[in-house]
Amino acid sequence: MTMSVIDLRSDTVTVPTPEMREAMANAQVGDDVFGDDPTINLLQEEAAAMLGKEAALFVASGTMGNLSSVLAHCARGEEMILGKDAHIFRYEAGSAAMYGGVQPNTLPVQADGTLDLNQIRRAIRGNNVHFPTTRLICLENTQASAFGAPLPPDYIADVANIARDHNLKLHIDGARIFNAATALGVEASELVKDADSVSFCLSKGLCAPVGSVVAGSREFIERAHRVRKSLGGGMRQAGILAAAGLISLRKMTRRLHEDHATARQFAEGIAQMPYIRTDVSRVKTNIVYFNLTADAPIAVDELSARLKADHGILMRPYDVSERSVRVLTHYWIKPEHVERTLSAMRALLDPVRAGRERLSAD
Ligand code: TLP
Repeated sequence: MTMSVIDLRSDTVTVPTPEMREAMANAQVGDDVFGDDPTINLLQEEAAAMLGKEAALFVASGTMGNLSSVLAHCARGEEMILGKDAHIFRYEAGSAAMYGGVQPNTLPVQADGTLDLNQIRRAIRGNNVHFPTTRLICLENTQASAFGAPLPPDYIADVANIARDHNLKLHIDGARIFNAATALGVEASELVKDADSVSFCLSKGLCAPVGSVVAGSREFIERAHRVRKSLGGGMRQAGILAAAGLISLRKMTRRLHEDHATARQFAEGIAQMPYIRTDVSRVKTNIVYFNLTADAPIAVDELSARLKADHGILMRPYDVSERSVRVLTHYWIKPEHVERTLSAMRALLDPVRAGRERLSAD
């Protein structure tokens, strides 16, 4: 990414760093379907160790990681309990239903990103011939729809206890699990120790061009591996990708506090502007949502179109509500990019103050 464009649409837009490109060019590779790619094997070992799991599997995307996990846990006609705003439910093309015949049973996601424990208990089906069999609970950490809220270890332990009591499995869509760990000041392994499986993304804030990792017990990973193959996810010399992923794991997981600081900087800046509604206190990781008030001089679509056309700033109107915009910070967004974004927004929403500031700068 050349930073003449300030791309705040997602942390998925991160391009690999020069160090990653060099590692990719020099990667040792082999046929991973034969288990022969040393770089993939190393990535899987390091990822499993970081997450405190027995084994891990490199997959093409977060969606494939979640789908492989759900299909490894559930049989056709079985049910998974998950948030109504969970990525698995909203944004994965109905894949669990499409490929696994798995029925979602959705619960509201609370402002702090959690599902209510009593609602989870009530959603678990009893033993009755009319009912589907509940098999799985899925959590999302961070919960993207709730300002990227990090779910703390105590809460995860509570959900895991419910799962254990009812003989259910627990999967964590940890696309941004290292953001959660950073925000909470704990190791990622602490956040997944009670889960049967976890999927996390290398290609979001961790900057790798492609790939996610699923981790769990050796036995679970063997099943997920077979599912991955059935989905066409057996990739051959993909060590070229895993080479970037190793840098993600070793280095990029350690700098995410910087992205959380730029997200907060952005939220604090827009909170001062007229016509904007946001909640700075909810910004704990790298995701910010804001709304424009009904009397704003400009609509959300127009705001994002003007920012793009006049300033090369990209952000995404979001489907949570009509007047809502989602902004994510990441490796390529530095404090000065946030400053530029704030002054561009001020010029559109608060031209009088923006003019005053320009004059005093001259
Ligand atoms: N999220 C993308 C979009 O699909 C919305 C984004 O820009 O945030 N779990 C979570 C919590 C995610 O946010 C995403 C991607 C995924 C899974 C899926 O990852 P990919 O895109 O690699 O399939």
